Amino acid sequence: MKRFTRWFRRAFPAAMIGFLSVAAGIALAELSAAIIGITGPVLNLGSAIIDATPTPVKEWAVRSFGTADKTILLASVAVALGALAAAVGLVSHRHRGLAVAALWAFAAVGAAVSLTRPAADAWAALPPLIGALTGTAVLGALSRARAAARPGGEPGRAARRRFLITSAAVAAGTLAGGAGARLVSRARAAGETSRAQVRLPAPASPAGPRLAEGFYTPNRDFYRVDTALSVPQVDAGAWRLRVHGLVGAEREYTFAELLARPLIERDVTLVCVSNEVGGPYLGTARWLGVPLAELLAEAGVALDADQIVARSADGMTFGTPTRAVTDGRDAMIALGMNGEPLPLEHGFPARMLVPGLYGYVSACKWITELEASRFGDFDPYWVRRDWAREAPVKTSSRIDAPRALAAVPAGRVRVAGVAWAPHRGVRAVEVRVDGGEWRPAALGASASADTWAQWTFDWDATPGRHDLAVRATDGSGAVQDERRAAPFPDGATGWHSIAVRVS
Ligand SMILES: Nc1nc2c(c(=O)[nH]1)N[C@H]1C(S)=C(S)[C@@H](COP(=O)(O)O)O[C@H]1N2
Ligand SMILES: [Mo]
Repeated sequence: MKRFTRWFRRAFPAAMIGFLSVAAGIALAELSAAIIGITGPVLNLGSAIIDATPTPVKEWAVRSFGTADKTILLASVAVALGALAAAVGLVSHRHRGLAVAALWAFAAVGAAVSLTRPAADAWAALPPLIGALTGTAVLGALSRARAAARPGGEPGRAARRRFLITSAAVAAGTLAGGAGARLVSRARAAGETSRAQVRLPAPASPAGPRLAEGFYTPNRDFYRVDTALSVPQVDAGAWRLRVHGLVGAEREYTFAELLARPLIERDVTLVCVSNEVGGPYLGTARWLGVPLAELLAEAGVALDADQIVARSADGMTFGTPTRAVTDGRDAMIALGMNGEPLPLEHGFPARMLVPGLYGYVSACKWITELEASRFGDFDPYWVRRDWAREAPVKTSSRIDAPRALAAVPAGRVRVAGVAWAPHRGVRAVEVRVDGGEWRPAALGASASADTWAQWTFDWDATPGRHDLAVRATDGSGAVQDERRAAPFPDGATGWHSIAVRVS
């Protein structure tokens, strides 16, 4: 008994050192993962274990534990880690180097399981690295404090106190780190949590029948352009849209109030002013929203308010001509995109959308405010950076197939792409081979003047190198501008052309 007590009095602090080193390392690893916005190494380890578990064992676990199976798995991981950590501490008593090597081996396992998760990128290696550094530092500090408390060190009582105080400080830091990790990851997920609770109603004014699949850009493929370093997390329950400025009566709307109104559903193509000739920054979606003109009418916008300023939860500002949102086009506060609540990256819970205008003067994501203003009184974010004050989308077209510099077999080749001139509509698309005659392409069904049109052109390709060019004519009869211009300050112009090799 006495011998056991003596052993225990030496072993317990040693095990504690190992335990605290690993716990502090894990806490900081989880906290850094939460801050970066990725899954932490502990959950990654759990997922890797689930993936590696043979199906019969998984089925047995689900049968025996039901929905508690994941909790039980994580608890088992925690117990195993705790035991390993204590073992590391016992080793550290005699062989500090070996204990440190074990900590780094844990971190390496953490990095390996994190980096091999399907959604992982290189950032996944950082939390385990931070964890290893933390663990090493804690192990060193506690071991030194402990060494002082051993015979030959400082007088017993003071040294023991120092060891206890250091341990308590590390334990407190670990708990704070763990709690911080929880808080940060919960705050990061606030938008997704809120979005999952939204049920979109049917539109009072539905769009026409859905066009072919390729006509719509799926939400996950929809281009994203914004200045937000991390996606704003807006809770739809707390969100408000304020309408104020040069109005008769200020208004404020909750998300539920907007959802309860008669909604319109429209197919609209959104284009970024930064899109180069042939570029990818545009997409078409089926949007669901509240007509913007109704909200402005309810507030009673003053006659001389020629600019509607929109502000977002992340502080971005936009200026849209009042005319463009009250001339009868389907300008809206969009709440839905392709049958879903807006994805977080595309502005959940609400964004503005004005057919025919580039995004930077109209498409405010995470919108919180509409202010009736005057062009003379306020310059929004991009106008202060010398982009144009008014920016209708320019008529443009793009060749998507074949790809530039592709090798194609001789014979009948289907050339295809899109053309757009939102709110004017696309009247015609023409294709030219090797600088010859412009010949008409066939236009696919287009939902409205506010969307792009898909086009095809059957080409009898002969061997050799060939150039293909495309141009569109808009609903007013104006032909797409041939002059090459960069996007700054009001959108690129020029005809898209590609070279292909026919063999
Ligand atoms: N809050 C906010 N909204 C924004 C932006 C932004 O930077 N911040 N960028 C705008 C620009 S330039 C464009 S082209 C569109 C792009 O919308 P998307 O990312 O949903 O495709 O969003 C607009 N809305
Ligand atoms: Mo843009």
